[in-house]
Amino acid sequence: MKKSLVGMLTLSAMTMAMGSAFAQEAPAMSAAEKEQAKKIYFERCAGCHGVLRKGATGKNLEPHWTKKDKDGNVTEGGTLNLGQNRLEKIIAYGTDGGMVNFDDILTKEEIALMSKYIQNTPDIPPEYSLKEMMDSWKVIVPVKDRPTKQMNKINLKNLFSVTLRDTGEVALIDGDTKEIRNIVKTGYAVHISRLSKSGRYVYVIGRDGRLSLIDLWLEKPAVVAEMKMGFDARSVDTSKFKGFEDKYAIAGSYWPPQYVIMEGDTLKPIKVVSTRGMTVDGEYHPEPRVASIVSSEIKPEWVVNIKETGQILLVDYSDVENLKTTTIASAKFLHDGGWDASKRYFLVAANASNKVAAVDTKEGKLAALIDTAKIPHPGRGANFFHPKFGPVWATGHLGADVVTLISTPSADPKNAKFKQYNWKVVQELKHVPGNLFVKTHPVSKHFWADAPQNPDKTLAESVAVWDMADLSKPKAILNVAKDSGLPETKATKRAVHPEYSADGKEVWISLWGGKTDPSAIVVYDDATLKVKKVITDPKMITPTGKFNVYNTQHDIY
Ligand code: DHE
Repeated sequence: MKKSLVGMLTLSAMTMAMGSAFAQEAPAMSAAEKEQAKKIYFERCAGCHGVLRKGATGKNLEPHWTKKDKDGNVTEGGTLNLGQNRLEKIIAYGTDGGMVNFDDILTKEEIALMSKYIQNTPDIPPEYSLKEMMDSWKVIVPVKDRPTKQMNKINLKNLFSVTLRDTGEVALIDGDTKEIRNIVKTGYAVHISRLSKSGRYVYVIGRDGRLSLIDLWLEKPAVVAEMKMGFDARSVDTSKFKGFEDKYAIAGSYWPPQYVIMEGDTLKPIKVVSTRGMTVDGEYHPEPRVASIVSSEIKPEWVVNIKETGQILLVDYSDVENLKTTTIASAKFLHDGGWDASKRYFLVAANASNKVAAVDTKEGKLAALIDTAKIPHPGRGANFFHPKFGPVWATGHLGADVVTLISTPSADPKNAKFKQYNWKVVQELKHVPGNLFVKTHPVSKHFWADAPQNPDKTLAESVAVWDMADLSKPKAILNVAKDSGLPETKATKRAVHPEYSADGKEVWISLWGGKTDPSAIVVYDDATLKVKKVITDPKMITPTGKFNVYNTQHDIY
């Protein structure tokens, strides 16, 4: 199909210099065109390629790669440069290297515009200080005016915080009745929701860095505080160690590359820490973005994963004034991850290195760096007891047609016989590429995996389910789009992010369609794999991530 760009990354600095010396002028753009392109770049491209376009999950998009050589496609260094036509094709149709197609999201004119834009030198966005965070900080309901007990009758354990991606909102859906209890305004294209240790507060981070704090104890759960912590962000968590419950929150940004520690119940910013520095290869990086963050329950620490440097930070919040950080070198480019069953080890995907790093948070050191198939993407991963290999943690892959099972240590003497397998890939289950999330639950016998990034419409609209007691049995394929009963649409309704109910008996899957297409959440009975309920509502636009309060609060996956 399309040509891989991987070879481009092997260029030496000298060749780069030669390439640019012989390159054509970048295409001219008006100020209005630049503004429009900048917005599209932020919304659609920066996540994978970086604001400075140095590349991470996506390729480097600096002009020395994107501008065409003056004589054609091949530079004196023998390496492909791209130019307008080739860039337009790549953006429209994607690549084998994992770039998705944008021909169903952007118009032809927008694709041409973006191709021009990325041949121009990237603008460096402004920094963002503690003072600016303070200026943006709003307490909508002060702590003293908040209730001292739950004022509604909702079974909060089974409430779901659902991202409505394209409307900048979160829907709070009652897991028992399946009714929408409230839709709250949040930042742009919210990425994740996380729960405070007590389960009272939901922290919601928008891609635009707007952080919202939702109080579930209000009669109608609503936003009680807000703060803009950066320009581009993906992660947030809260302090969960005994004695620090609900005390602090932490949020990480992509731009500027830094994290901020806040008061847990007001979001008042306390301390900002830059993540700029050296990669695991010893090179300075100007844009090391904060990827996943998770809160330990065995120490007053957050695990903060820095994408571009491949450094994993254990940030000790017991004394925020005198912050102590352990820096653990792993591999580039860190992305998402989750706990093993014991919650001592955190496993994080170094996705562009095709590795998973396991951190021992008790000892404060790297436990293992495990080679996997291409582009691991676990979400939080999934833990279960494998009939032959004992406790395993699973990750799916964006770039390979397997789900990888990695053996994890167990302190239970009954599991001593499995020690020989620890940190080894013990099995690969056949799936399809384009998988983003896997999930199971301690009371379930099933293991679920989606494939929303698969280019095939039917596969992207379906999920696969394995019987964990006998993984050799053929997996069940559920066509979620068909099961929803929604009308056929040209745009793919991506079946994304399986999430369990608090009792582990239902699995909720989002159908993520176009902004003007009807969307739904399809609820399956986990035992029978039959549809129990299709949740639709005209206000439920582009649902993606769903976060069950109890499961998120206790890291159950
Ligand atoms: Fe995510 C988790 C980054 C695109 C849905 N995503 C994460 C995390 C990171 C991340 C760093 C881990 C947060 C944590 O645990 O603290 N995601 C990125 C990107 O950089 C990327 C590739 C491109 C972008 O521009 O954002 C990206 N992500 C997406 C989507 O397009 C998804 C499918 C739909 C959406 O809503 O945007 C999406 N990401 C999610 C979800 C999680 C997530 C649902 C949390 C999984 C969980 O179960 O905890």
